[in-house]
Amino acid sequence: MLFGRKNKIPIKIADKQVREWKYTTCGYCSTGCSMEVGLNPEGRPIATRGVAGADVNRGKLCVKGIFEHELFNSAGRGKEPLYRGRYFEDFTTIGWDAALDTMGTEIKRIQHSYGRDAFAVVSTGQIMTEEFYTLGKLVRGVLGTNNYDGNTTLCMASAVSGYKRSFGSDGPPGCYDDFEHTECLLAFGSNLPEQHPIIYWRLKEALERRRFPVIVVDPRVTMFAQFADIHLPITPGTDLVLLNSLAHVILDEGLEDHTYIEAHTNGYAEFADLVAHYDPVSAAKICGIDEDTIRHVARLYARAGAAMCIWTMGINMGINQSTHGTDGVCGINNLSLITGNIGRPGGSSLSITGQCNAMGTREWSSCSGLPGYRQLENAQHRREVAAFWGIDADFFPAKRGLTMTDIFPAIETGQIKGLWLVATNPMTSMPNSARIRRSLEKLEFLVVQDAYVDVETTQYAHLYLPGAVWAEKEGCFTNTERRVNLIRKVCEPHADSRPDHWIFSQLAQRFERSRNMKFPETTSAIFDEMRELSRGDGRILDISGMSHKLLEEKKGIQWPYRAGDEQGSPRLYSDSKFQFPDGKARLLALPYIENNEVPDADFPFWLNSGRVVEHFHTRTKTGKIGNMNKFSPTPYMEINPDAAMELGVRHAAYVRLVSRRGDAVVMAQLTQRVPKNMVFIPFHFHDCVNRLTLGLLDPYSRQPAFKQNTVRIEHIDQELAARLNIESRAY
Ligand SMILES: Nc1nc2c(c(=O)[nH]1)N[C@H]1C(S)=C(S)[C@@H](COP(=O)(O)OP(=O)(O)OC[C@H]3O[C@@H](n4cnc5c(=O)[nH]c(N)nc54)[C@H](O)[C@@H]3O)O[C@H]1N2
Ligand SMILES: Nc1nc2c(c(=O)[nH]1)N[C@H]1C(S)=C(S)[C@@H](COP(=O)(O)OP(=O)(O)OC[C@H]3O[C@@H](n4cnc5c(=O)[nH]c(N)nc54)[C@H](O)[C@@H]3O)O[C@H]1N2
Ligand code: SF4
Ligand SMILES: [Mo]
Repeated sequence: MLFGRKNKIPIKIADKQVREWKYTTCGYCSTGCSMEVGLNPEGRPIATRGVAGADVNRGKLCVKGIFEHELFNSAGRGKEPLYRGRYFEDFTTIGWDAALDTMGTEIKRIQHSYGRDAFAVVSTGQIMTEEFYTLGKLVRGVLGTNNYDGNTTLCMASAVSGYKRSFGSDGPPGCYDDFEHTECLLAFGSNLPEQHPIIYWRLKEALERRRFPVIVVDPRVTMFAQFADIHLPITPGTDLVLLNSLAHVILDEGLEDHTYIEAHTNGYAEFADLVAHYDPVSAAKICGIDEDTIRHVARLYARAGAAMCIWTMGINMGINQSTHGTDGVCGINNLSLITGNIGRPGGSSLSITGQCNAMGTREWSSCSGLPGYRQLENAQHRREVAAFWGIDADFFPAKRGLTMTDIFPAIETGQIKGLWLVATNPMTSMPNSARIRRSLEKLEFLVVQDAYVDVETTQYAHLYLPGAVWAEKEGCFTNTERRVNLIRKVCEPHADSRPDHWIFSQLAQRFERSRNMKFPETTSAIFDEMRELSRGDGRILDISGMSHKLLEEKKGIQWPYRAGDEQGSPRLYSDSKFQFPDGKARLLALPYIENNEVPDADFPFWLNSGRVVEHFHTRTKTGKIGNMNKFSPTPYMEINPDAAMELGVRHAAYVRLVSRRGDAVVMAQLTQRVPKNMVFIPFHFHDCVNRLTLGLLDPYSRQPAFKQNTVRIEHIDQELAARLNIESRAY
């Protein structure tokens, strides 16, 4: 027999008979990969492939993207609106007109009886930007409730607050191309290879061309940590101590960029006074990283010609999602500022965003303000938007209302009576599920608008509205590097589901107040309206040169992109002009306050949570795609083998975890990935980790601490547990 490459019989790939490929953008994570969906002769989506000429992914896709065409007709999709008078009765089908009439009547009843703010709206990071803009117009301009927020409060709120506190505006300053120029990469609480595989691939490509140190800060030995040059296994929730200590070493050894600090920042004296207290010897005792390593990393970072920091939920949860979230983000920004690493090729402070359109909601949804990064607190901004929409500026509140995490407690206290959830599943994704369940049960009227009818939250709904998903409609997503990408419609909405923007504008028509307002029918017309509203002197979020057509042609454009511009802007603040009135950035003195739940005799394990590559969030999508779900169909936890041995827990045995909030049953996976005093649970499963989490809130962003909680481990009858688990993974 002949061996070797030359004599190999080529593998035959079955011809799928794709008749046509349609351009679109991936609807899972914030990387923003351009893709094409292949349709068979009957027009059914049967394949997905990456677009070679796209700047972001250059033909590549990760495992979720490759099977994305399978989600259009997957199990559990909503087919038609459903209604019931009380949440424990059976649903009956109701046509769209009647559904929207009922919704309009109920909103009016609640607002009339209890005040405008008694009806709350919580949206998402996963619908199109044009849909966000339309929802904002409806909520701020027509319904007039100030209790309006998005699930991005669970995710990116600390990044937003941190950017605003340091630079005067939201907006990630860097881009993926920075990997090609940087001389040192510091990654905080981010597991790129699993959560943003294509951004990771861009990093690997850059590293193959040119070596530079990669340092990963994460309490787990993640896949990213395994590939790093240096792994700092930090004590959960103490990133701020490490950051202050790195700054301490930089100032102590004179490695800062003094010219940059003088010319472009305020607050240096207070900042320097504060970090003086964070010498590596004292810091090491709190953050668990030894003093020599702190000094070594500080020198590597500060001596690099250009250095960048990236972070996601671990800094976004060790930082964003810890109660120190916002301070952590500002701590990273401080490091970048004292070394002049902002707005330079390879010198950046880049928050890696989460959901496909987490950026779109920040920019255009009016959740925390008004469209285009305008603020409710600014009278001029209120006047501009009111004039543009044709309403009275006094209708806008002068201050933002409750965030998602404060809306649920306000339901408990009876302040809020009605709730509309758009593309978010809080029964699985919010901390302390028992408390969320009790809140939902108290509502007089709950509307769940979701692409899937089987989301757990629907169990408490009075009205269910089926939304069209992803490429069943047309519009834009903005990715992590501010790139606006186009999603072309590749197939019709499933059954009688409707695009979210259609639902918003149809509901608007049920209200007298919308009479003089325009709600365009197509998303390209909505985009043109947003473009006009973005035009302005010195506005960073300027998209006045963009159109849907151009976005497809260029396969995405990074804002700002002003009318007449030749190309988008890879970086912000390259001119070192920040968005505060004096144009300077702020160095912030950030004392560390120890307020997380920490292990003790009753609850001796850290409970850490996060994601795995094959699943997305609450598994509404990936739980039903065979090639995704097969990799982890069962709720499980990672536990260190030494800890498991002491407790007598075998690999693949079921155990019961108990926290101060509740309990959960999971299967044990023995792995050295976690230290001996920690367990890690992917949060994708219903009735699992969020039954246990506490969710202390960041004082600025109101983002919950999902990753720093404590539990104990108990034995459980194996047969009973197996039955429980089979039930909990019903799909
Ligand atoms: N496959 C997949 N990809 C996704 C998603 C998904 O559901 N599935 N979701 C998307 C979304 S919305 C988001 S927000 C991103 C999240 O992306 P990531 O933040 O990269 O993912 P996580 O697994 O949530 O958390 C990352 C790491 O934070 C670490 N961590 C925990 N506590 C601390 C701490 O105190 N300090 C530090 N430094 N690290 C800590 C955890 O150990 C974990 O390894 O992923 C996006 N991409
Ligand atoms: N313990 C723990 N909890 C966490 C986290 C963690 O790391 N640990 N991470 C947090 C983070 S970062 C995030 S972002 C949240 C995510 O929390 P959620 O937003 O609640 O999670 P998803 O499952 O993405 O919910 C989105 C819903 O929108 C639906 N949907 C998708 N596209 C469309 C559409 O176009 N239209 C409509 N109408 N519906 C659509 C989906 O079916 C799904 O039900 O979870 C948070 N919860
Ligand atoms: S990396 Fe993110 S955007 Fe790209 S294919 Fe994977 S899930 Fe989609
Ligand atoms: Mo997120």
